[in-house]
Amino acid sequence: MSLQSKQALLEFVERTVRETPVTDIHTHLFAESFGELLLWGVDELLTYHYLIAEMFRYKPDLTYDTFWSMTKREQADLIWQTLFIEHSPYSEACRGVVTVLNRLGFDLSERDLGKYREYFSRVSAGDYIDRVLDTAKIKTVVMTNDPFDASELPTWEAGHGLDDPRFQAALRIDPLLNAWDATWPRLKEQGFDVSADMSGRTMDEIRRFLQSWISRMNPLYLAVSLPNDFAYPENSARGRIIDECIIPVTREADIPFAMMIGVKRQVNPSLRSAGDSVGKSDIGAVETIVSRYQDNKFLVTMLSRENQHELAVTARKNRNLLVFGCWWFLNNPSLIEEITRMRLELLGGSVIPQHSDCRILDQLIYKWDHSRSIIAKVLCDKYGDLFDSGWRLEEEEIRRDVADLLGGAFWTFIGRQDPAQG
Ligand code: RAT
Ligand code: ZN
Repeated sequence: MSLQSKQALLEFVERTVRETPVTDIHTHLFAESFGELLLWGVDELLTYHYLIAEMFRYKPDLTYDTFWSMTKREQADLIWQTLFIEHSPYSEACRGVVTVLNRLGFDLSERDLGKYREYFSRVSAGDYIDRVLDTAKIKTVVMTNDPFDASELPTWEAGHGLDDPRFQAALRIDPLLNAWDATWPRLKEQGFDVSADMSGRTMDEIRRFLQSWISRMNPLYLAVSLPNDFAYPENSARGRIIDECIIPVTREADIPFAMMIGVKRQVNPSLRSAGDSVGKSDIGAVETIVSRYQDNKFLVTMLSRENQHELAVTARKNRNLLVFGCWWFLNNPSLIEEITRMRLELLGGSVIPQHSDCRILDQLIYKWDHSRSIIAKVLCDKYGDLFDSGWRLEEEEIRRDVADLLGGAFWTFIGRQDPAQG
C-alpha cells in the first residue's frame, strides 16, 4: 500500500523501526550454555565498566584498590548512590539503566535497589533471556568468542557453544594480532608448532589454529580490535599474520575479517576494563587492505569520531567493505544521529547503522530502544525529503529498507541465511 500523506508515512516509518526484529552483530553476550559468562541483572548493570569510570570522577578520595576489593554488590551500591542518588543519571550509560528498569516495569519513584534485586533473585537465566530478547525485539545476537579464554573452552569442547540458534559466534583473535610475544607460547601449549621468530612451520600452524576454531565455532566473521596507530602494510608480526594467515584463511572459509580500529588500551590501568581510550587512526591502512584483497570481505568500525566520514567514503570505493556500528564512545545519541545521517547520505542502505556492544543481557533493551529512536528520526527525515520531492513509498518498501538496516544487509554481505528466518 502506498503512503499518500506525509503524516501517515512518518508514523509508519517510526512504527516499523520500533517493531522490526534486529540482528545485533557485535556483543559480548553469551548463550545460556556458557553459564556464568552470561552477565545479567541489576548489579551487573550498575557495575558496567562505563559506569565505573563515571563514578570515579565524583570520588577523588576513593582509592582504586578500595573499589576493587569491594564485592560486586557493594560496588553496585556505591555506583547507585553516586550516579543515581547524589546526581541525576542523564549520561547515556546511566540513562540506559533507567530505561531498562522502566521497561521491566519497576517503580522508579521509590529508587529502591533492594526491590529490583529481589526480582532478579527469582528469575532464571533462560526465562530472562526470553524476556529480554522479546522486549528488545532481538532475533539474533552475535557473541564475541575468544579461543584464548579458558572459561569458554569447556562449552566449546562439550559441543554446546551453538545450542541456541539465537546466539551466533564471532571468532575474536586480539592476542594473536596484538601481542605475538605473549601469545606464541600459548599456541605452543595448545599443541601448535610455532616459534617466537615466526620461522619454520609457524605460519602453517597459525593457519591450522584458525581453521580448527572456524570449524568448531562456525563463526559469522573473524574479528580483532586494533590500536589507533594500526598501520598496514607493516613489517611486523601483525602485518605478517594478516597477510599470510588471516587473509587466506578467511577467504577460504568465506567469512569477513572484522577490524575494529582506534582503541588506546589501558591509558589508566587502575581502572582495569574501564581504562581504555580512543585515538584517531589512519584511514590509509583500511584503504590499502580492502583494495589489495578485493576477493576478501571486510567489516570495519572505527572508534574516533574524526575517522567516520573518510571511512564512509572508503566504503563507497570498495564494495567488499561493510561499515558497521557506532562503537563504544560513539554510542551516544548526538553522535549516533550525526554518524547515521552521514552514512545514509553517502551509502544509502548498504551499511549497518548500529550494533549494541552489550556486555550485560539487560542492556539490549536500552541500547536498542535508544538507537531505534535515532535511526527512526533520521529515516523520517530522509523519507520526508523524498516525499517532498514527489516520491511516494509503499509500506512494503519501507519494511524492506528497515529490515536491511537492522540486519538484512549484514546477512546478505556475509552470504548466509539468518538462522532466525528458519
Ligand atoms: O565497548 C566495550 O565494552 C569495550 O570495552 C570493548 O569491549 C570493545 O567493544 C571491544 O570489543 O573491544
Ligand atoms: Zn565490543
